[in-house]
Amino acid sequence: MITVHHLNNSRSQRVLWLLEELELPYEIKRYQRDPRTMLAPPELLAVHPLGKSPVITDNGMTLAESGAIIEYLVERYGQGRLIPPPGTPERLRYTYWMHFAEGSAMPPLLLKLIFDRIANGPMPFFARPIARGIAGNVTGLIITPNLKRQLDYMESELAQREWFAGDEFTAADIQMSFPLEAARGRAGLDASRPELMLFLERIHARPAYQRALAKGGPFKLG
Ligand SMILES: N[C@@H](CCC(=O)N[C@@H](CS)C(=O)NCC(=O)O)C(=O)O
Repeated sequence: MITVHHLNNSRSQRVLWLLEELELPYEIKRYQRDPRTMLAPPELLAVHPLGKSPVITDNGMTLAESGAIIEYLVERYGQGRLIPPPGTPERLRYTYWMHFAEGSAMPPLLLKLIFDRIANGPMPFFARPIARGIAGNVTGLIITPNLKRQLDYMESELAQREWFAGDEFTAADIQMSFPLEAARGRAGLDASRPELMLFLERIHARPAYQRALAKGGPFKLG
């Protein structure tokens, strides 16, 4: 039996969604973020040395890293579903976006989260102008230009085809959903990029997405 170690409001939502798309049986073990730090509870360290989510266990095997989990589940249980045939341009794009999501899209989004917290978090009044100045410089010089370039790029890709790999929905779209939800929550993704907004609308309408949401609990990235 597949067990998903699910942290509330996190990347493990993608794994629940994939399992629902594949209509596989699974169980959920739930963990709650610390409401102040937003970090995972120490119990997750007992499952995997990094103590992050998602992690799955399956037949005595433990696997972390959402991209690796998604690839494993699709290859082991997918029976050819949600992955384009090998040797096709679609398969190459599938691999590309599967890696792009965590390797390229998430780093500037994480930096944005951190530097926004530095600028707006609690601190002695005399430190605030300094913290805001540093955060503003890093955001303006590095983070915002990178986010804009990436969002423009993703927008132009989805203007050419309905899904990230091609005309068919694949697991790469599941993997790409998290950075796009995060971009909408914290990086200004809005109606000025209609293709990306339509992508979010399309995934939200999928019955498997909705079933995963009902099982995983509220999901909103800021
Ligand atoms: N690249 C990893 C990132 C894992 C990760 O950072 N997970 C977050 C949840 S979205 C987490 O566990 N955060 C809590 C913490 O760092 O304590 C993946 O895709 O699985």
